Amino acid sequence: MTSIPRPSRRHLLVGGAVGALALAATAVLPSTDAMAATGCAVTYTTNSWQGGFTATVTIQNLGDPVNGWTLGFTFPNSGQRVTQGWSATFQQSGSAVTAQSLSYNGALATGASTTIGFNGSWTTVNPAPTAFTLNGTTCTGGTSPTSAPPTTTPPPTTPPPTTPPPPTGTTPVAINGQLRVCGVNLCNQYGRPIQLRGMSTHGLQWFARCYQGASLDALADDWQADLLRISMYVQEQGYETNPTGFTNQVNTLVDKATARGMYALIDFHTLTPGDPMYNLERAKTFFAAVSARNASKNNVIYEITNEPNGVSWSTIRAYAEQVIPIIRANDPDAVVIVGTRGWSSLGVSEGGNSDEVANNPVRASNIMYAFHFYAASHRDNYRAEVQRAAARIPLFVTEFGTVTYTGDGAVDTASSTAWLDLLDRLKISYANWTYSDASEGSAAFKPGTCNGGTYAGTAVLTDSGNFMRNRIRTPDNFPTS
Ligand code: IDC
Repeated sequence: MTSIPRPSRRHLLVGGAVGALALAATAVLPSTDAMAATGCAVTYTTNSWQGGFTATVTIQNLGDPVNGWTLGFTFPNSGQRVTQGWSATFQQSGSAVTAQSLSYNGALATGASTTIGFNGSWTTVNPAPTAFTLNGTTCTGGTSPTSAPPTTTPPPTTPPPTTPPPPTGTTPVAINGQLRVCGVNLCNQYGRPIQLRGMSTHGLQWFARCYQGASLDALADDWQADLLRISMYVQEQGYETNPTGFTNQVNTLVDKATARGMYALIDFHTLTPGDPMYNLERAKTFFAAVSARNASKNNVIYEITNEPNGVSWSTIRAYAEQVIPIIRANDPDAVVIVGTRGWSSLGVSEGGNSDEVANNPVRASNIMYAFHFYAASHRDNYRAEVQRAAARIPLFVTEFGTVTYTGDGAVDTASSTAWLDLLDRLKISYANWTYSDASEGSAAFKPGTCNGGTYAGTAVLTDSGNFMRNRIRTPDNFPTS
């Protein structure tokens, strides 16, 4: 799948204009102050690619303070749609769009600004809207002559996004920087869709010895991996037995991935019981801690529940909508991945399909949905569903095996190849289960490897390890402009 990058457009609407806010109809207005002064300036910036775009909209209030606002604009082309917004409630009717403030950003003092955004789609052309209104008044910038000068220095306006400078290093994180979801893709700091390819740890409670320095050097340098998934089981002698110890262990591995220029995917590895709500309080505690600790990093991705099973999508969604705000409060720009029904099969393994997610998406921005497969067990019907879903929702294969769903057995080379070719084509990121020496077919290393010091090269690898190393170490060719 190719995407045609477009130069980003920036439209700054400023000027001088005066408007009037309608006050409550029953109010008896004092004669000296008959009208609230209004005025606003809007910047509308897009990153656009073939068929999709991300818009960043900064609203500055140049009138009297407002408590609650509605931004209005009209798309110039009938093919333009808002698909997913953030920091406001978006509604579209025909080409007319409104964005209503949320509780935390509704109050705007004189001179204050706030930034909202959305992902959109377009068909033929994607011009920026040319006019905006705030609470019904056209935003052409400027302040009303009746408004008193602000008594305090207004907060600085959020600077419009600028194109980041060229990368200063060659690691995946140095090149791609802070990631964000763009339409159905994962985009790098240049706003271009990318695919991350990497490996998952096995359960940290059992295989910590496999994640000392040398093995992670091999992953970064010999395998040329982009991503380390840090799989922290919650049950089975995992997190619940020692929250502080496991939190520290995860943070240490985040640091090791960071030092090697890899992305770190923090996996809250729920499995049995399958209802994520069973671990809701643990999840809140854990994610509050790791998101605070790693907030300033640009390489951390959060996977809030591994494989929900035996539970409805609406329950998973309710769980996500309680955990995501905890992460956002500390680390607002991190990508968050939500597990899906039926062991993260988009519902397929429990007789459903991805419509339940596409029709009832998690109400949060910058999120993706997990899909897992085991190549010897999950074949054409799963691949067809991934292909169908990928056109509508952002997917991340946070775990898959080349073998059966038991984690054991022989590599299914034909099915694994078909899967990875599909993921490459769709630019869907993935992590393979497992970067460990477990005595099972899915492990990359031969048993006993983690007792020694050698991880690079092929002598220590299983069939699965060999297959995965060959797939992962091909050049990434990440776009940088
Ligand atoms: C498996 C491990 C195995 C372990 C078992 C139970 O490979 O050593 O005994 O978990 O903890 C998943 C899960 C993942 C499973 C894996 C293979 O996310 O925890 O690991 N699998 O069964 N989903 C589908 C397969």
